[in-house]
Amino acid sequence: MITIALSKGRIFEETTPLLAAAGIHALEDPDSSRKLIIGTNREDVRLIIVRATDVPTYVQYGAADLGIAGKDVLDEHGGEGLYQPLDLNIAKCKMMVAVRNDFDYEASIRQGARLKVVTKYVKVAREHFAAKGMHVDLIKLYGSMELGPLVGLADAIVDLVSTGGTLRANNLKAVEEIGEISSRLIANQASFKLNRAQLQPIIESFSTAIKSAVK
Ligand code: PRT
Ligand code: MG
Repeated sequence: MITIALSKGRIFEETTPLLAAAGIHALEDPDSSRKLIIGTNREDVRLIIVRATDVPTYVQYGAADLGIAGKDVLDEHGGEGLYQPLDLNIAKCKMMVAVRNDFDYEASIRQGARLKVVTKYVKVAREHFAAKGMHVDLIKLYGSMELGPLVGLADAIVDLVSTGGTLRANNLKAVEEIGEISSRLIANQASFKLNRAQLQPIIESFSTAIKSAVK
């Protein structure tokens, strides 16, 4: 049995066409079903539905053979025990630093101010500011980072931006790009070696589907 770990929402939606290209069709929609294990048309393939941040953990420990996770999640996890054979080019966005519209980020850097930064990406943020030689106080949040600068919890946020609509709606502006984000196929290293005959055709179908999607 091949187990593929996925999260609901945008990752599941954008993965569905890739699974279809590999001849894999979920028997239920995880957004409406309460089941955590979802069968497919193939008796040897099942999907497990977990939180986006938990996907690398299930794959690392071999509870899933394959998984799909954002580069943001993988960078924060560290990637131990994982192969990352493919960039799926889906769920794309950017990791950005953002501040209030009325905050002069460049001036505060020039003055050597010690900024307070809220984020759920503490590791990524720490490495980014350290590389710039900036001293910051990082405060870990689990969501709604955009609120931090509005209520005096922080000067800046490190978060994902896709359309920019959330920043605009909250009078924030992006001031620095940390990196481009897309979702990656990940594989358990031991399973990848052991079950190569079953996994390789799935990986190849994904790869072909991605190439034909890129215009
Ligand atoms: O939502 P939940 O707390 O259950 O978990 P999650 O947020 O980890 O999962 P999900 O499904 O929201 O995100 C899964 C993956 O999608 C992330 O790990 C990213 O790799 C990718 N992705 C792509 C995004 C976005 N785009 C995105 N825009 N994840 C989150 N956002 C959020 C962002 O954090 C911000 O709050 O959307 C808001 C900004 O969007 P715009 O369009 O207003 O700029
Ligand atoms: Mg979310």
